[in-house]
Amino acid sequence: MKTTFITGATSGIGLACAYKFAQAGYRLILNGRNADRLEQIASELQGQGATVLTLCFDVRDREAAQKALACLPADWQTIDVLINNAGLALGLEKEYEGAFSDWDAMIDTNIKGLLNLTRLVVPGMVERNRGHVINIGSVAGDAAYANGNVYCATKAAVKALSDGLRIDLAQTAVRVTNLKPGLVQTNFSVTRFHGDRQKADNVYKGIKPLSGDDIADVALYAAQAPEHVQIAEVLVLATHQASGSVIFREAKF
Ligand code: NDP
Ligand code: 8X3
Repeated sequence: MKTTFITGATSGIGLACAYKFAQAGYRLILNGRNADRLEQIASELQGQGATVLTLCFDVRDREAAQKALACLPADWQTIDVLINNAGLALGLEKEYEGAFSDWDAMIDTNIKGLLNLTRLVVPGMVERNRGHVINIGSVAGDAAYANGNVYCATKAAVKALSDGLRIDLAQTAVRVTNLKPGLVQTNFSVTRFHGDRQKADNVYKGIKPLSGDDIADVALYAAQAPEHVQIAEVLVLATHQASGSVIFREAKF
C-alpha cells in the first residue's frame, strides 16, 4: 500500500487530498497544527476504512519536523507521495504598505516550510529510486496581481523550487509536480483577510470557484500516472478565470 504525506491537511485542498487519496487506497500521514482537528479528521477517515497516522507540527519549525519524521514507525518510513500543501496568504496590500509579520509568515511557510519537508522526505525517495513530490503552487506564481506582491513571490518561488528539484532528480525515477490552482473556495481568503468573512466571500462573488476536490482530483491523477509520465506542471482555473487578475464575474454558472 502506498503512503501519501500531506502537509496542511486540516482544511481545504489538503483535506480534500486526504479523502481522495484514501478513497484511492493510499494510506495517509496527515500533518497540521491543530491536534484536535487532525485527530477528528483521522478518526473520520479511519471510520471509512482508511489507514491514517497524524503528525502535529508547524512546517516552519524545522526541529519539530525533523523529530516527527524521525519518530515515524519503521513501517511508515517509506513515503511514496509528498504533497507540500501547507501555505497561506496574509493581507492584500500594496508592497510598500504590507505588514512585516504577514510577509514573514508567508515566506516562512510557503517557501521555507515546503523546503523543510522536501529536505527531510526526498532523500528516502532518492534512495528507493521511487517517489513523487506534489507542490501546491498557484496561478499567483505565474504573474503578480494587484496587492498580491509577497504572496505571488512565494508561489513564484514554489515554481522555481519545483523546477530545480525536478532537474536535481532527473537521474532518478522520482517525479515532481507543480500544481497551480486559481480561485479555490477554502479557508484561504478568510485567513488572508484575518478572519473577515465578508471580504473573503467577495473574492468568490459572481464566479463559480474551484473546490478543494477539483484540485485533489488533479493531484491524484498526477500521482497515478504511469511511472514514465511526469506531470511537471498543471494550471487549473475556474472556467471564468483567465489569469490571476482576469476574472469574469457575471458567470453563467
Ligand atoms: P486553507 O486555509 O483552507 O488550508 C491551509 C492549510 O494549511 C490548513 O490546514 C492550515 O492549517 C495549513 N497550514 C498553514 N500554515 C501551516 C503551517 N505553518 N504548518 C502546518 N500547516 C499549516 O487554504 P487552501 O486549502 O486553499 O490552501 C492550501 C494551499 O493551496 C496553500 O499552499 C495555498 O497557497 C494554495 N493555493 C490556494 C488557492 C485558493 O484559492 N484557495 C489557490 C492556489 C493555491 P491551520 O488551520 O492550522 O492554519
Ligand atoms: C491562491 C489563488 O489567485 O487568490 O493562490 O492568489 S489567488
